[in-house]
Amino acid sequence: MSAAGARFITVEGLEGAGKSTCLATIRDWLANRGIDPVVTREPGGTKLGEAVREVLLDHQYGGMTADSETLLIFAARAEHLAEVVRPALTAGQWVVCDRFTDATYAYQGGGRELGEERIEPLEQWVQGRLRPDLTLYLDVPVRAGLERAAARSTPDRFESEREAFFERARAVYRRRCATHPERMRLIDASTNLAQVQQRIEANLEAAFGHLV
Ligand code: T5A
Repeated sequence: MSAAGARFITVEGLEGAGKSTCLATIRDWLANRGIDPVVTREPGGTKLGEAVREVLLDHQYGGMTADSETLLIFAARAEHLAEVVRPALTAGQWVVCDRFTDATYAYQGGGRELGEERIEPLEQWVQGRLRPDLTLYLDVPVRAGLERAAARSTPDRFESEREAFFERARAVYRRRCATHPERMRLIDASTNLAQVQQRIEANLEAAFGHLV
């Protein structure tokens, strides 16, 4: 349960979609309104979560099953919610999180083809009724995103997946934006950074402008 006024914002997108820029834009938008949010990420955000993240991104665990991968992600999420997200919201602090459960629906449900029916019970178990108040999904064509990510760093275990994996993940993200219009916003992130920033700010204004 969040204290009155505190909001939970998540940022989603395929590799190289521009989440880092989006997080900076959100932080600036909130700072201009006197709000200093907790900015965190998944998998990660806690000591245990960061250790799980290292395992998940490491090529030496390339043969990990989709079930193991999904359960590790939710273990990290349980810790993150208990240690970081829920305490902050309860204390009235805004939380901005780089990826959350929509990523599990997209990457494990879609990419790994587990299907959403395997994710839903875990979401219910770990989160109860907690859902983000706003999710900004940065939509970018798969190849363009992978090219951006490759230009920045060596591919990790996920970034080394085939394009078909990311096409399935993208399809899930796009479908979820259509089925969860109360909180999910699809932002075209294929254009230049200035335009993407403007779209992010417009969405923040529409969602929270009346509050802050
Ligand atoms: N994962 C995560 C799951 O499988 N299931 C889950 O449930 C969760 C939570 C790590 C991995 O974990 C997986 C998905 C991920 O593979 P991550 O580190 O958050 O998660 O994911 P990454 O996608 O690896 O994060 P990135 O940092 O690569 O993506 P970003 O933040 O979207 O990319 P960013 O902002 O660094 O941009 C990449 C490059 O593109 C440029 C930037 O300057 C940068 O160089 N760029 C643009 N260039 C031109 N025009 C634009 N509009 C641009 N936007 C960005």
